[in-house]
Amino acid sequence: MTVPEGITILEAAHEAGVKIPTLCHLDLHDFQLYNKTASCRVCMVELVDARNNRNKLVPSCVTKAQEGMVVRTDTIRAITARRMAVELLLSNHPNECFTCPKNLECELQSLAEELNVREIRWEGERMDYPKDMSSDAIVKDANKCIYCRRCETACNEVQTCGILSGIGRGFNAFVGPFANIPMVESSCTYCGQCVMVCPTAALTEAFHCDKVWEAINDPDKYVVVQTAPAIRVALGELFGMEPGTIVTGKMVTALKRMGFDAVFDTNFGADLTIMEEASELIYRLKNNKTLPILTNCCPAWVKFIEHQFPELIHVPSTCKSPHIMLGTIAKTYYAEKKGLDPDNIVVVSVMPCIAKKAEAKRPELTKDEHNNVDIVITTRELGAMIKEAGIEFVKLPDSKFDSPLGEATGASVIFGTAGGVIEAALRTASEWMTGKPLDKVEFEELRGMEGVRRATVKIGDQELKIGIASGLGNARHILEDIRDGKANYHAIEIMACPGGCIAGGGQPYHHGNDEVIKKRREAIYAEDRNKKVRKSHENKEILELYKNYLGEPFGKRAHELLHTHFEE
Ligand code: HC0
Ligand code: SF4
Repeated sequence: MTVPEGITILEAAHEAGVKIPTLCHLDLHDFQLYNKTASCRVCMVELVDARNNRNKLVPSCVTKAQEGMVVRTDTIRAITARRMAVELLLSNHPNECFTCPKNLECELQSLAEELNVREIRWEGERMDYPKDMSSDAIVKDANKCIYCRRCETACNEVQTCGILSGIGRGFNAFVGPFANIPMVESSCTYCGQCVMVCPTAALTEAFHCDKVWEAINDPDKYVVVQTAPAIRVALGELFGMEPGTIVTGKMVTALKRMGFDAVFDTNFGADLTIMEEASELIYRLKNNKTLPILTNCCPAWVKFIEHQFPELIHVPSTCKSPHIMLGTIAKTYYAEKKGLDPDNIVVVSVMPCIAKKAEAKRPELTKDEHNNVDIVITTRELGAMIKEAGIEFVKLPDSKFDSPLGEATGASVIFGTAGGVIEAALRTASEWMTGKPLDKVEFEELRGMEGVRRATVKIGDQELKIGIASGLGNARHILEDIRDGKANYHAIEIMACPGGCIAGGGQPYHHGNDEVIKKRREAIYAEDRNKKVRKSHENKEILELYKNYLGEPFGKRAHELLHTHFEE
């Protein structure tokens, strides 16, 4: 076959439709995530050297295809070498698949099955590190690290956080924070991108399913649950459905059957955020206050700015994030309406994100009676709980979110993908600024898969310069430009995960396939188009909330309940 110059044997084989197994290798073009450490030796192939009558085994992921090369991918020698690489990894891997959080999701386990490994012929020395459970968000189990270094690439090259690196030697080598300090003492943002690419369970989210079951089964507690925009386009994957299948109705039914007292939509919180954020943008524009305004609903990004750009901490919007806003409203407005004691309300958030677990525990968000959100679980944890409850998800009928914190517009749905928050804000801000309805609700210029997007949006006779970054490495470029006075944006959206929340660290594992993210993204935009009401300021339940309880958007009561400040 003829292939472009410079590509590897692995890529050439892929083009030819020949599968070579891989483990450490990752090639996620849309995330700019390329892990080419060639450390696992699982992709070995045999190079035919007829002249010397001596074939050679080479790792196909780093060996370039060359003119005249003859490659055999299915010889007994190549297959044996691959199997041996996996057996050696298994020889010092904890033998606890039954109870491992990655059981049936583990790439090492799948490879053992795929390569027909039936015994582990060697017993290696085991690592015996304690689990790092120091943070509310991430658990590190170094004993399960196979040193593929995917996490290190995600953290250092894509996110530019520089937390993870190789520690120790030989059998005791693993990847962790410098000097193996506890995760909580590092500058980890809890973005979870390392978790998303870890092939085993060396890095996972901290699990909180038991806390949720306890709350549901406590007769004194009124347990409300809310689901983030990105859950509805991904949850189905955990039940064998196609990526991008919209399962909003089934998800609500499942939550009701699990026993939650009320099922709310974080999208309601997103619409509420837009009411405040659009008001704040207009206020800053009119009063020539700090510009640009930065959306701050992504907690990993907030941690990033705190650690890496403390001099810019005055720039983000002061709005709480949507799920935190909804938690506050559940414990105030909703509690009053229903005659409930806020102390007995437990708010559970289902998020595609690991950092939201740490966000909910931030001191400024937990210090008073408006302890906003009590427990955060990921999409994966929700999937596990639905299975645990014996609910046959695929067969479920649809249900609707409960009222009054369940109505949501198309604007809030698009929060789930990069560029969506700023588009939602501009739908509202432009109608408020011009006093006229938009001709076109969609802002195509704000959409796209690039890591950094810049656009100028005309509102009346004003031109607003907008910046959008997803992935913290991309965010760094924008922040450096702002800090150095090289950019004059009016508003910026940053999401820590490349692609936005649809690709969050708590979502179903994509296993190195970025098509999955594209399909979730298309589903988000489809869900927006399906909505009759597509602008946050037209959400009737939100308008009622302001009329009966909050007063003016960005007013005194709204400030008390819906805004925050940043400090560690
Ligand atoms: Fe997101 Fe959110 S959109 S951060 O991306 O703003 O996690 O889905 O729930 O809170 O709404 C994540 C997703 C949310 C929040 C919302 C925001
Ligand atoms: Fe790095 Fe994000 Fe993982 Fe923390 S969560 S170690 S910042 S990739």
